[in-house]
Amino acid sequence: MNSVRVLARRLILSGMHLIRFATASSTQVGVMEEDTVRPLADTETLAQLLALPLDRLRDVCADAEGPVLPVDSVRLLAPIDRRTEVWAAGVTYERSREARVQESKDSADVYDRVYWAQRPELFFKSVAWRVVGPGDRVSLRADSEVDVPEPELAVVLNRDADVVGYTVCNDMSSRSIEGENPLYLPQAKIYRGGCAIGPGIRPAWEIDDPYALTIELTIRRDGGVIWQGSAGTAGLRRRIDELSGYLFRENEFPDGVVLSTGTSLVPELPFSLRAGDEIRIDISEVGTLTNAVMRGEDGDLPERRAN
Ligand code: DO4
Ligand code: MG
Repeated sequence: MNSVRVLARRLILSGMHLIRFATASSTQVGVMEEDTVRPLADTETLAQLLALPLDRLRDVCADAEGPVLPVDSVRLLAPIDRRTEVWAAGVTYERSREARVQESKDSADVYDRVYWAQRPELFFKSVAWRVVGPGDRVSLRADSEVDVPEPELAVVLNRDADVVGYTVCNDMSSRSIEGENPLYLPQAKIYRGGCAIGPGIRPAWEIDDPYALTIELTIRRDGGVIWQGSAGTAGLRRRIDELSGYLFRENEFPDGVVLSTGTSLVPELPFSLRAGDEIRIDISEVGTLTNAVMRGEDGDLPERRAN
C-alpha cells in the first residue's frame, strides 16, 4: 500500500460521512463515523441516495445498522458513481480572478467580467467514472507546462437541487493551456486524472455555516513542504444557492450532482506541480483529501469503474 493511501486512511475525521468503499469482495456505500464504517443495507450506489428527497436521505443515514467494519479494513473510493456529474464554478474568489488575469495572454478581461457579472461561470468537470478517489493519483497533462491543484469546497446536491452535503474537490488545472486561450478551458480542466473528490460526503445537516470553513492546501516535494496556504470560504463571492440555481436552469440531474465552488488558493507563478508531489487539501468540518501526482501515462491510471 502506498504512503499516500496510508495517510489518507489515518486522516479520518470527526462527524459522519457518507462514503463509497471497497472490500476484498465488493464495492459498497456506507456511513463512516470515527474509525468505523457501517454499510448501508439495500443501497448499492450513492446515486440512489441522491435521487431521494433530503429528509429520506437523512432517515437512511440515521437508520444505518448492521455489521460495523473498522475503517482500516476498507479502501475509500471517490464518493460519486453512476450518472452523477461533477460541475465547477470559476472565478468565484478574488484570488482566482487575479491569478487568471495574470496568466492569461490576451484575454484577461473575460475573467474580470465574469467575476462581476450576474451569471456565474459554470463548467462541466467530470463524469463519475473518471474521478480520482482519496489516496489515488491525480495527473498532469503530458502537453502542459504549468499545472496547479485547485482546492475547492464542493457541494453535493440531490435531484431536487437540495444541498445534501459537502466534500473536497481538487479541480486540477493546466494554467499554461488555459492561459493560452480561454476557449481551451475544457482541455485545461477535463482530462484523465484531472479531478479528485473525497474522502466522503459530510451531511449538510452537520455543517452549521458553509461560509465559515477554512481551506488549506499543502504541497509536498522530496520530503518537504514546497507550497502551503490557507483561505476561508467567507471570501466566496457567490452564494451556493445562486450557483446551484444557475446549474439547474434548463438542466436536470436525476442522480444528483457535485458542484465545486471555485478556488481561493493559487500558487504564484512560476510554480508548477511535478510528478511525485503530494497534494493535501484540508477543509475544516468536511475532510482531508490527499493525492500523489503523476504525469500523463507515467504511472498507474485512476481506476476505471463500470458503475
Ligand atoms: O475560469 C476558469 C476556471 C476557474 C476556476 O476553476 C476557479 O476559479 O476555480
Ligand atoms: Mg477551479
